[in-house]
Amino acid sequence: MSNKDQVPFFDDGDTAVQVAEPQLKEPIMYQVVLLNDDYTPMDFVVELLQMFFFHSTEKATKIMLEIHNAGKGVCGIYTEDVAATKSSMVNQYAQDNEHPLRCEFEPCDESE
Ligand code: TYC
Repeated sequence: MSNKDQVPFFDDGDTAVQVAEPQLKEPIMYQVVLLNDDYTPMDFVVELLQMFFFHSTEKATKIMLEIHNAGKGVCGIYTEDVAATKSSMVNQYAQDNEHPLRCEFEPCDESE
């Protein structure tokens, strides 16, 4: 009996088989950013960074001051749907509390 009769896929030698490259790619990640304004209280921003992004008081204070001094700052990095949801929840929360705070999300720079 030959080998051909025993194995399910028999390579008889004249078929070239190429192994495909993996099709999965890393997803594009998005950063959620807060913009500075002159009216939203600093304490409100620090609390919001703890509530929605789970930062410690120290880290939240650092991020808030970065936004206050530089005009904007990164709160966290997520997949697109999570970044969109967080950003929309933060805007709703700011609006509910009658503060002009703005939150956005944008693709991370891939060169970084
Ligand atoms: N600039 C605000 C103030 O002086 C504080 C602030 C920080 C507002 C961060 C918005 O995203 C912000 N009260």
